[in-house]
Amino acid sequence: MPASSSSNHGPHTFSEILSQPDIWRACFRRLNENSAIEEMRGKTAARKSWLFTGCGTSYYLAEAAAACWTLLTGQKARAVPSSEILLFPQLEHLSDPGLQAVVISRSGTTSEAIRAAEILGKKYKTSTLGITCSPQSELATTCQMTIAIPDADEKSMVMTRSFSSMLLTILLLAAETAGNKDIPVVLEGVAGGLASRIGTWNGKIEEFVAERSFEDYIYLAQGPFFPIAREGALKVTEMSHSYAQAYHTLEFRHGPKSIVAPQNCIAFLLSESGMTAESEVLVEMKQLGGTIIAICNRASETVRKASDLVLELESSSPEIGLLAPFVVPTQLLGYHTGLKKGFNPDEPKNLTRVVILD
Ligand code: F1P
Repeated sequence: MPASSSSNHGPHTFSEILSQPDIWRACFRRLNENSAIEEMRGKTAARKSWLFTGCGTSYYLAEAAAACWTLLTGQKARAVPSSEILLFPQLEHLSDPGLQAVVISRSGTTSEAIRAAEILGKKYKTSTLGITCSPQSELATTCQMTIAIPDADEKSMVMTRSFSSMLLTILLLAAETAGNKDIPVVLEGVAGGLASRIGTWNGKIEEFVAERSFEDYIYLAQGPFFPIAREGALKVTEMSHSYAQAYHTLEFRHGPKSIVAPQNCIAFLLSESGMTAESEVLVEMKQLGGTIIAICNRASETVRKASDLVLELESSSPEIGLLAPFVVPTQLLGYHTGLKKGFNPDEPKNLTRVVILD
């Protein structure tokens, strides 16, 4: 991997983004060696509906996990920010029999996540599963069960490989629950596909950022890709102190498109299921004068002509395997934008690695 000219700033964040294919493989190996997925499948086999929760990046991870869970298992699954379990538990049907709660936290110490796990387990007698990069954390001692993937932890404040690796871990558990034996092989292939493209993607994004300056960043996606769009918006905000927002792609027509202009970057995370409808929005926004990034598996000629930057994975994976690699370009966009604006992505402005409440 050629060291980018930017790798001497924010070194942790940059290397952690680029390490994702290898870290995914390391996590797969460790989970396979300790049979963590098979064991967890056995412990949760009786659960009939799933509630995923976390904060910040881990909340968007929870949203993506809930979508993947339903797609793979057919079971009901939903995601809420941990704060909602603290403040509005009556909205979340926490007494549902057969409910399995999954509390996601890289650090395992975020106060809202810990308190949510305590409320779920003690007050609502719900089964709690912790997903974390910190095996010795308070989350691990608070939840009844835990899957830890320490290989994916970061030195950087910003969550990048921890997000994608914990998502892939939950995908493996969903596949095991569904009796789907193909997904583990698919995800190994996705890691290989990303490894062969991540250097090219990094160069294209670095050049794209160097040639332009934006006032606002819009991320558009549908279905299980929408939480990835939300995470992408958070990355560019955290790493470059930029305004950013995410919408469902077709929702963007219903008012928000009024902000389309050359100085606003619009990143489309294109699904395969909704490609035709989503591509029509992309073409319309180009016609309105927007600057367009297309993140997709394979770009049609229409998408290629209407986009200012096209990033293709060209994978044979089913659509659900594309979520984790699709977050990588959004991480690189945030990183290079942060460098260009003079920030250090390893230590974002105003932020701390963990939010601990009194
Ligand atoms: C959750 C989180 C991160 C955010 C920042 C503050 O951390 O909100 O998503 O980027 O680091 O903490 P965690 O509960 O996953 O450790």
